Amino acid sequence: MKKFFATLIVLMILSVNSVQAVPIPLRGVVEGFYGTPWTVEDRADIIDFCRKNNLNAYIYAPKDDPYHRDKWRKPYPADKLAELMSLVAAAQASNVRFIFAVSPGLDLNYKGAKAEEDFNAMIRKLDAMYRIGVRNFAIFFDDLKDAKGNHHEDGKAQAEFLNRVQKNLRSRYNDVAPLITVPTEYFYDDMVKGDKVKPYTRDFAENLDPRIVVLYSGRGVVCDGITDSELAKVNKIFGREVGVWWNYPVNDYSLTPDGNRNVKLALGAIEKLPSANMTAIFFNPMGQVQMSKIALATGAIYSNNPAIYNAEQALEKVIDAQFGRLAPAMKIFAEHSRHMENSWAKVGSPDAIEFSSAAYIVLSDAAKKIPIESAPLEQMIDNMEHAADLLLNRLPQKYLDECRPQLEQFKRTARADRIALESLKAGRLNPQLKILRAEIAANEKQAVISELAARKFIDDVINFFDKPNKDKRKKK
Ligand code: LTM
Repeated sequence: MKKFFATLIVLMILSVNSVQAVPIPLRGVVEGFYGTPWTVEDRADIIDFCRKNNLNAYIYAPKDDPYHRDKWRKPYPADKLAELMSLVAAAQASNVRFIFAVSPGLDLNYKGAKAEEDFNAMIRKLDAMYRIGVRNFAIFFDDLKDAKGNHHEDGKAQAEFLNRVQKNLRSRYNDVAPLITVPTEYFYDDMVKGDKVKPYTRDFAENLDPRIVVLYSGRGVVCDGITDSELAKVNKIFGREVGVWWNYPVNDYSLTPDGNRNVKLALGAIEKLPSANMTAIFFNPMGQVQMSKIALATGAIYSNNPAIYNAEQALEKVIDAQFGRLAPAMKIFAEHSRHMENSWAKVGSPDAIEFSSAAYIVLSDAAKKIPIESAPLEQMIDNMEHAADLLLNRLPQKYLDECRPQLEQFKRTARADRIALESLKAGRLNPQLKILRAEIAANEKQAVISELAARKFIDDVINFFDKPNKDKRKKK
């Protein structure tokens, strides 16, 4: 009898879950980042990844493909077209929609004879793609602001352009899906002023064919989640169920002052997205295609069943599946490289919170001059060093090509953390620590990791010893 009830309960739980499993209809990857676009092999790999992870769409929108944006009017040369054709065929075979996007906003004309020429140029561009098998199209108007952060776009003119393109395609082809777009004001805080919708967004929304799918990126360009009610507000503005262009794990925005990419890798889970359903979601990845797959696979779990998604569980699961016996080491590395933040971007849970609390404890003990509770932190530092060594020695080359600088930086950081902890225990700063810190700083142009956790501990310890000296100097 007991067994019967246990089975019944399991069946009830399973049936509740399966009732709730409502995948987001259109879910996938948007290759929409700045920087060196993926290669044709990377794209074929990601299309296969989509198939395996039940993602059903891939948007081709690499910002730095000149034929996508800067020179959008120009047709693809034969070799590039052949590459695209092979991808379209691969996507078809994988049941993944290949969505071809153009970003014409930098110089699109909306009035007069030039507008007519541009409309025809767009149709020629999309027709060429139709001939190689594309049936899904997108036209994006994001990132059209000038240096002062202003844009001069006309929402009505853009909407009418999109409507006209859609009408033209649909009048000639009966197998083309509704267009997808991203407006120029594509994040909520940019769509409204106080409690009023700004004129551009109002005109765009009022005039856009209701069948056209609108994607937006949340409250900000790169932001810390979207709530159900935030999504509902944007649905209301656009008079339709909007979709999401989600900027994680993309890392193209983290630049050092000298313009070098500081390439922090975003190795956390997709998180804090609506539990209610939406019409579409696309995850914008990093240039590092293999390392992007951690977050993308969690995004696949999310978008196949948003209502019961658990980010930490998903992360465990995907790292186990992708890294096998190296998974424990990869989890330690990834734990220190999940949060992305700069002056306008913030996403991903904090890096290594357990490390930060253990570090806080040893620093407080040292400040109170009581015996230092160092064992937990020591253990973590050991694990970090072992993980870095193991991954540097055993990761397949395709991963190392993408994360070697970060792994080496992780190893340097762990070594410095050890010396920092030993200094606290000894009650005096080991001069080696400053040398290591300089080495880490010199490498930060290529790799940043755990800047608010393991990396910060180094500075905190140096300050702990240096500050009193500075104070003494002031008193003299
Ligand atoms: O997010 C959107 C819609 N557009 C661009 C992306 O191309 C870029 O990758 C991300 C991250 O920098 N930010 C954008 O504004």
